[in-house]
Amino acid sequence: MDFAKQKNTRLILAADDVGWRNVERVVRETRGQIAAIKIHPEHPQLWGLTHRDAVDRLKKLSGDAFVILDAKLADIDKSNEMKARYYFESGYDAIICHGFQGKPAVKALVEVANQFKRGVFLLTAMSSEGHLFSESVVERLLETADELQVAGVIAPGNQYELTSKIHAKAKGLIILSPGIGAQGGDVTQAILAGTDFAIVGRSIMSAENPMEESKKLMEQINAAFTQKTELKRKRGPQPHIDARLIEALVAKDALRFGEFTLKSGRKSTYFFNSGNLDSGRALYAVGMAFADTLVRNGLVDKFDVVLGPAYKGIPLAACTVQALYDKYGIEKRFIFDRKEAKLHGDVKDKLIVGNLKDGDRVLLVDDVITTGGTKVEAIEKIKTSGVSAAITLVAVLFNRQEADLQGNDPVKELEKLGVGVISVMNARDVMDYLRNRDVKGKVLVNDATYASFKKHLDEYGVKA
Ligand code: O7M
Repeated sequence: MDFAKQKNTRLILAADDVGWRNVERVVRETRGQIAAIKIHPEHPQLWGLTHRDAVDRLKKLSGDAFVILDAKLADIDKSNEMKARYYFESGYDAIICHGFQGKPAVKALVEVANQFKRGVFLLTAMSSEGHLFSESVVERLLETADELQVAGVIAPGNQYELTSKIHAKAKGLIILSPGIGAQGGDVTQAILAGTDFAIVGRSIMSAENPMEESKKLMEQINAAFTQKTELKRKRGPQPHIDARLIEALVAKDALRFGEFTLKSGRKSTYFFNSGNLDSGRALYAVGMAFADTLVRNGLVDKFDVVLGPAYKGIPLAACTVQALYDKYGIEKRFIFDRKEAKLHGDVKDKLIVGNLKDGDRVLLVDDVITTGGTKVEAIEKIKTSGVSAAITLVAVLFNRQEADLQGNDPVKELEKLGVGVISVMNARDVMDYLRNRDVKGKVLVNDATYASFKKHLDEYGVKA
């Protein structure tokens, strides 16, 4: 479902006219400017055409633009499935649907779309005044969109704050936005808020010169993207914040402030305790965050098996391989080690549970990195396991960004050993993000606790 690649434009025409003559004229005139055409299920009949005819004609007139059916399907799974099948058989490239009726109903649509290699766009909020898409509903719809990997979501192009929140949580899903022009939305502001494609109806359909109007819109869209790139460049690289994981972390008090002694013997003003992430929901967030981090950084081809070091790494590695399979269809093996060697079996069986094979490149998944000492122990353990395998990559949930006991950066030290390190969260990013932020009614990091974190980092942090 990549119409951006197909055409060098980010404009979708809502061909909202009951008369075919005008539609035919406008599509012909704007064909160079539009990536897709969106119509309603009633349009073909109003135009005296079948669905198939309408799709064929629109494609021909537009030079093969995508044709999206704005069916706003909102039925139960069985009925959604029947409708989707009927529409995809008619040739539509994608269908728009609601999600408030529940995940299984959307899943049914996505499954049919996958069979046809077509797309589903999920409405996460609407451009109409007085809509009932509250923030919590929007969040749940985004969870559905993310989990089912829909082709994209619809968010209003006339409510920038809401769309910018949707953009922040949409995890790379493309955003199509109506509500521009006739409904008061400004295309530049919509793009800056996170819209990827502008859906425009009346402004083009009723324009005296649709070609001029669509060209003007396209120029505005391009200028807004240039402005966005420039802003991004000025701001520098932004930390990646996984909202679902942060919510789990706050809900479960996985980050605590006080006086602690770490495994390395070092005193700390705060403690990250992955053991508190103890519910299905929290582990789901953790697994998905590891999987997303590995995929986003292009690392999934760099390892064969995932090792969870005993004890805390074991569930993390298990949920990582599960999430990799569930979300991305990537199947990896999973192993873990024993703290107390078994008395029987060969060297490997005494130390490792699972299938560690000769030649395996091992990804070590663990909760925290402080000095890197535990990671070096694991590297040794695999080296002496009797199997010619090696840890080549380490993924940690939380990087404390501290120097090791010799004052060196443990990440760099591991890299010297040929082991790459990736972290899902960095302490600084998390603390900056959480400082005085209300996450579902709870502020975990206030000015005082933030100051205690800073003090700790001033003493032990890796110097930039
Ligand atoms: O540009 P307009 O206002 O003339 O047309 C906007 C089109 O987008 C029109 O076809 C609406 O039915 C549709 N739309 C919205 O206006 N607001 C929404 O929140 C959602 C849609 C929609 O689903 O389009 C994807």
